Order: sequence, then C-alpha cells, then structure tokens
Amino acid sequence: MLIKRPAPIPASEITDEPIYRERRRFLGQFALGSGALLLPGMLTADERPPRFDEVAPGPFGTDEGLTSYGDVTSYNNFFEFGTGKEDPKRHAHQLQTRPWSIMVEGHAERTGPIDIEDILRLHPLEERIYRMRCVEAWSMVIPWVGFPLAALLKHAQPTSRAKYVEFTTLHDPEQMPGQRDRRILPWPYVEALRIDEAMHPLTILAVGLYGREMPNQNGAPLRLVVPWKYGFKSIKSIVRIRLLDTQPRTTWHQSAPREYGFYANVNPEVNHPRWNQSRERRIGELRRRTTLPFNGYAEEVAQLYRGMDLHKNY
Ligand SMILES: Nc1nc2c(c(=O)[nH]1)N[C@H]1C(S)=C(S)[C@@H](COP(=O)(O)O)O[C@H]1N2
Ligand SMILES: [Mo]
Repeated sequence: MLIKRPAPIPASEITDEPIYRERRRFLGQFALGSGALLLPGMLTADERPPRFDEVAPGPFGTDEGLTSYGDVTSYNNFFEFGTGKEDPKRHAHQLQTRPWSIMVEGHAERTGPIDIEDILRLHPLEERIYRMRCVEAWSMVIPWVGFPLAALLKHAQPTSRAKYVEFTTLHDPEQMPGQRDRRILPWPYVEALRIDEAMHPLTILAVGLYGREMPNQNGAPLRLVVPWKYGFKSIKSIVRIRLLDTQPRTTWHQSAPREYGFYANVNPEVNHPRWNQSRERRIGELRRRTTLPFNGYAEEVAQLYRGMDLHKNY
C-alpha cells in the first residue's frame, strides 16, 4: 500500500514545533467524525490508505513541549538491536515491516492472523501526544499516530474468560542481532496488561509518530503505548496477541522480579534499585522534572488500582 516510507526529514521541518502544532490544529478543524481529512472528489476514508499527515488530533493531549523528532528516533531502547541508546537507529533498518500480521490467540471468538492493512482499517488513526517515562528516569513527549487497542480487541471479541492480554515481539535473530545474545534477555520480548488496562481509552497501538510512518527503531510497524506505565511495558514490533485467563510471565518481571513489577505504573514513591523515581530528565531539557504518579494520568487511571498500596512496587 501507498504509505510514505520514513524519509529523512530535514531538521527545519522537524524541530519547528510551533509550526508542527499549528498544522495539527488546522487539520483538527477540518477533521470529520472519521478522524480523517476528506475533500470533494477524494476517496472515502474506508477506501484510502491512511495518510499519516492527515491524522486528526485525539484526546489526552498535553501542552508540554514535544521532544524533537531527532531525539525520539535516535535515543531508543530496543534491545533486539543492541543495548546502547543509539544501537536501534543504527541497526533497525534490517527489520522487514511488510508484509506483517498479528496472530490473535486464546480466549476470543475471532482468533487467527490479522494483516496489518486490515488492522489499519479497524479504526481511524488519531494523533496522541503522550508523555513517555522510562524506568531509567528519563522522559519524552511524543506525538504518536495510532488507535485504541480496544478497537482491535473488540474485533477479536474476547470471551468472559479473558482476564489478561499478552503481547509478543517478533523473534528473528537474522533481522534482530540482539536476539543472538541470550544474556541480554530471554527472547522473544513479552509484555502483558490486565484486560481493563488493555481496554482503557488511553492505551493505544501506535503505527507512527510526528505524522509519519513508525520508524523501525521505535517499534515498526506497530507497537503498544501505555503512557501511565514505565516505558518497558510499551512493547514494540508486535506479532502475537493472546487473551489469557491467568497473569502471564513478562520478560522484565521474570528477569528481575524485585526490580520490575508486572503492573509497573509510574510511581515517584517507589525507587528502583538503580534509579531514583521521584524526578526525571526530560530529553532536550536542562532542569530535571518532578515525576508524577501514573506519569500525570492519575485522573484517568487511578481508579483501576483501588485497593493497591501506592508505596509498594507491583
Ligand atoms: N520489543 C521491545 N520493546 C520495547 C523495548 C525493547 O527493548 N524491546 N524497550 C522498552 C523500553 S525500556 C522503553 S523505555 C521503550 C522505548 O520506546 P522508544 O524507543 O520508542 O522511545 O520501548 C519499550 N519497548
Ligand atoms: Mo525503558
């Protein structure tokens, strides 16, 4: 299909945030209910491949400054391509992101493979400007392009036995050199959410950022974004989604249970053995910021965790 490859973007275009935001606002005014810009004589939203530069602003935005496109795409954690922050950008071009499909398994009425092009037709794409807080005490603000994970789950029709949703990254050491070294992590990378977290309107599957197709180093063609949890929950390059009745073993929790909880909600009260979580370094800024409970999304999600002790690591 005819979507733009992530062409090198001139610095003038990517660092001028006020212009980027103004363009977003302009597009937003013309957005239809479907979320896409439509002019007379054009194909309807259903017939056209999504043009990521026509994506309408979605809910939960923030006025905080965007992290530059350069930083978002060159300072990454994607251990399948190495453990250095610049390794993913250097190596992820090896990843073939088409054709691509996700296998849906487990407690759902509609299981089986679903192609990325069909996934993209499930729901209009939206721009979601979210904070992203890594457990390593740095953070960014990223304008994602995506759609609610709930749209894909509703398509799959989970049964009443589905209590958790598990996600798995592609396992292919030929394309992902980091996977040749099992001392890094037990591959493939697995993450999971409770079903109510997965259905929450803040939780998205992202297929792009800054109005462009997702760069490989950020988890192309499709990755999870759960903005109130530490970044490691937001698993990249997903090939399998399973609906389960028990809590699955997730990669980081399994590797170091005392360091990484299953829930891993951003919590300034609970420090990691190596990182103080009360403050964070916003990439591109000089002064450190105070870290907020649930990464600033407490109003939206705190009710999911009633009864949990906020001074403990879950
Ligand atoms: N498959 C996979 N997903 C992953 C990771 C990874 O190493 N492998 N790193 C996680 C971590 S620790 C963070 S902070 C975010 C980083 O996302 P970004 O590079 O797009 O900012 O991706 C998460 N998703
Ligand atoms: Mo992270």
